[in-house]
Amino acid sequence: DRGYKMWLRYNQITNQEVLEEYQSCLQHLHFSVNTATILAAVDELQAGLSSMINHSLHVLKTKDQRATLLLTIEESIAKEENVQVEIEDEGYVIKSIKNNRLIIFGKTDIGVLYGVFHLLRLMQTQCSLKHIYIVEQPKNSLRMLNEWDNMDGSIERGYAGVSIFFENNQFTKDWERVKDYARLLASVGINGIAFNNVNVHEQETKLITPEYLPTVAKVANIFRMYGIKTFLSINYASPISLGGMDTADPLNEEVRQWWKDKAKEIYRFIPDFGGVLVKADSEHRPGPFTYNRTHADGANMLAGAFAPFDGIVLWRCFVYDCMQDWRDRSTDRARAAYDHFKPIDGKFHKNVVLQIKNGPMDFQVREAVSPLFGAMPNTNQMLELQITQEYTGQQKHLCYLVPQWKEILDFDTYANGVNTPIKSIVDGSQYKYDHCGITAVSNVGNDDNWTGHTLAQANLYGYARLAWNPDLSAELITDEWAKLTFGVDEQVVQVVSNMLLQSWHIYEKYTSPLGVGWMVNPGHHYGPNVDGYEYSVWGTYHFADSKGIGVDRTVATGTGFTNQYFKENKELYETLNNCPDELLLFFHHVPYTHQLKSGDTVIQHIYNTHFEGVEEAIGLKKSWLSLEAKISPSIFNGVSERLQHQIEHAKEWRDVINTYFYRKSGIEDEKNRKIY
Ligand code: BDP
Repeated sequence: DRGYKMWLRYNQITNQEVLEEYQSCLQHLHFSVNTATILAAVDELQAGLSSMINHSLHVLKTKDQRATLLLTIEESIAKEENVQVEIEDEGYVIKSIKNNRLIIFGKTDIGVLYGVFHLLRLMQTQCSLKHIYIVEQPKNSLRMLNEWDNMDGSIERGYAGVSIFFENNQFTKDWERVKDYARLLASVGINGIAFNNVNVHEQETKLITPEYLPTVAKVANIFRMYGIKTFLSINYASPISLGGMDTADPLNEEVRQWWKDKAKEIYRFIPDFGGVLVKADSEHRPGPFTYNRTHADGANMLAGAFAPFDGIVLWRCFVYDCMQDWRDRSTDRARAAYDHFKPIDGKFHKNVVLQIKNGPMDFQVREAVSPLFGAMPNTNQMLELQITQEYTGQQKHLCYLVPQWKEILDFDTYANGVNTPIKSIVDGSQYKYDHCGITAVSNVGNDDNWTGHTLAQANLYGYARLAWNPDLSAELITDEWAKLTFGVDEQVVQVVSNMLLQSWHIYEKYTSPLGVGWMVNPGHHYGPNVDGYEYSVWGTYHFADSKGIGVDRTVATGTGFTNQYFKENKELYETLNNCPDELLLFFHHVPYTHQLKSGDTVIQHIYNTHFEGVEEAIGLKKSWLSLEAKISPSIFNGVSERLQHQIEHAKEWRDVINTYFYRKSGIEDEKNRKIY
């Protein structure tokens, strides 16, 4: 057992009482429609049941009283059983009905599929099926994944092997694995995927040509069965690269026609193609700025081409100058997205969605949230998170991100007064958005266990659960995942959950302090390098000198970034007195002797947290070792090795950071610990 099955393990149920309950209630199945999705749901049920309770369901051709499990999309049948039928398209109801029977009703076959996965989850976590009445529907309409896979098989920021979609500039031959991925994603409600990297190179540019579209269609067929729409990342300059034109100017008539024809061609192969994902004018990618056009011009040109087919354009806001002069203190990368996009609120077509990273910089361990959320009431927005652990330990360190994502989703923007959290903006409940939701950069590759670190599977699971319902608590999601992955043994569930829930803070402690970010090795972003990004072109500075550290982003004396927030948050961040400790150096430049709200000085905080972080990393391994007898050896050993590596690497982080600041500041550690 190397972890391939992730959270769909369907382990044999050994608790006799539970087993008998399930066996008696799950006998005969009737389903009233025969779509590919319903058949996939039935296959999943049969496989799950035969492995969990040793028998599969007997399928009844006609509906009669023997049917102990009914799957249906027919309202008349649901009404007969007093099931609520007012639900959204992807919603479902699971209800226990008279004589120890169950009904799963969905508005669509996808709803039924989700209901079946929910039932299987209840069984895997050994919940009783008696007296249940579950009504579920997703809070977000777009619940997507972005794979950063290249056709040569490599994955940008991938830490778990190579691509499951591509190899040697062709598509994979392992279609079973693609299907297993679709099953896993559907089981937690993901409904869209863009499976090539946002950095679209020469080879991937051709994905939208007849050379590859038949195989893209094959991928789409698999995902469609599981309720997942297929999207592609496109090269903005395709009219030049593919069309032989000399411009990609969005206002040029030939360019516009080229995209219209292209959209038509794509939909000939994939009639329900989701749309395109675009990284434009960012990190050397082409875009409308080349032609002195706005991003609204650029996005709308594509939107017009895709609208006749109901396609949407996911337009990324990760736009900034990646060639800035570090000597020029007047520019601030954090300001860029808002400065570019806020002025063009309301200028985008209805089928454009702005895809906004959670923070204004780039997926740091800790950074402020992007002030763009809520600032564009007239433009569709969605949130982009990063599951792959680029800056958070690259799946060698344990860093469970659900608690971080909860903070982001719950963050009050004050856009519509008190209680306008980010989750209420991206789910479309604040402003009448036509399309919105959440997306994230995936963390899977072709490693046996998909994610390298087995415990990193929890990040993918947790992301999807939050995209379905951002109100779920981190504790509930973690408990679910631990049970699905390791079984219901209480000790295991508790130890694993505690490890996960503490891990982000532990990682934060021994890496860059107080929200300042970026103290990583340039390029690959693994391991400590305090000045690695200090004198480069990327806009990523901490400004440490002998007196102090931090980026002054205030209106009073700094870059003015704080002004991009609504009043309450501006006031929170603008003054030293109000600014929360954990973001202090993101917003302010302070002396090392500045006293934090915690009572420690900045320098003492740096020393303390770095020593504590290592101790706590050691604690993580100790906790894990206590489970040796209860975890399958290959998973146990794999995780143990990574935790050991984490400890060694945390020491390196501690020593590099502490030594650097000791040398810069000349201030001794109050506790006289060894600093090199
Ligand atoms: C950064 C990554 C880079 C991505 C970029 C993006 O370092 O590899 O291409 O974001 O999101 O986090 O476009």
